Amino acid sequence: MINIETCLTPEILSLHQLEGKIAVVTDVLRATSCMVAGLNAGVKSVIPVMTVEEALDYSKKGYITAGERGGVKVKEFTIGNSPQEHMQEEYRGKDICMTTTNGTVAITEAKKRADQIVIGALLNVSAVANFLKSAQKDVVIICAGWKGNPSLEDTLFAGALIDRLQEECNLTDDASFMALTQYKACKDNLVESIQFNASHAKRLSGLKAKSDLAFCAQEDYCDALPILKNGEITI
Ligand code: 3SL
Repeated sequence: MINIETCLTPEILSLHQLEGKIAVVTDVLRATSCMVAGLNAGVKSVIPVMTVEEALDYSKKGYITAGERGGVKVKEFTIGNSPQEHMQEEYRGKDICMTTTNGTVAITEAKKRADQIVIGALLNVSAVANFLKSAQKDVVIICAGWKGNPSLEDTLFAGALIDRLQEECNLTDDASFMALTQYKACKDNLVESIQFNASHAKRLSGLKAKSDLAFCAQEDYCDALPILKNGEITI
C-alpha cells in the first residue's frame, strides 16, 4: 500500500516529511500545466528557477525564457505562462527556463528534500497515477496554491490523483480526504467548478487568459510524465 499525504500550500511544507518519498508537485493554473503541455508538444527540457534574474542568466546560454509575475508575462521573457504558448511549434526541441509566482517556488522547495519530483496537472493525472502505482513508494502531493493560500484547482488535482489510486493507498492526513471529497463532489463539472469558483480563475479571466482555464481543467489530455532530474524537467 502507498501512503499518501497532501500539502495544500507550500507554506506548511516544513510540516511534511519528504525524505524517502516521491513528491508530486502541481500548479494547475498554470505553471505545471504549461510544463506538461509544452513537454508533451516537444519542448526538450524545462529548468524551474526562483527569480527573473536567474532566468535571464539562462537566456544568455541560449534558453527560452518563460513565466510570469502577477499572471503577466515578464517583459524581458520570450513567452509567458499560457500552455498555448509553450505548445507552439517553434519551441519543439528547445530548452526553456521558467519562473512563476507559485509553481516554480513549490518545485524548488520540494527538490531540497524529496527523493523524486514528478510534475502533475489535471492534463496528465492518470499518467502520474500509473507511475505511482508502479513505483510503490510513499507520496506527498504538493499543491502550489496562490501566495501561501490553498487553491481549489490544485486541491482538485490532489483529489483526482487520489481517486485513481484509491484501491492501493492509505490516506494519512485529513487534507487528502478533503481533496478526495471535493473532487468527487465536482468531478462531473470540473471545468465549471474551476471556472466559477476558483479565485485564480477569476484573476486569470481579468487578465484575458480565460481560454487557459478550460484547457488546464481537462483531465488526461496526454500521458506525458515530466520528472525533475539534476535540476531539469524532461519526459
Ligand atoms: O503562480 C504560478 O506559478 C502561476 O502559474 C500563476 S499564473 O497562472 O501564471 O498567474
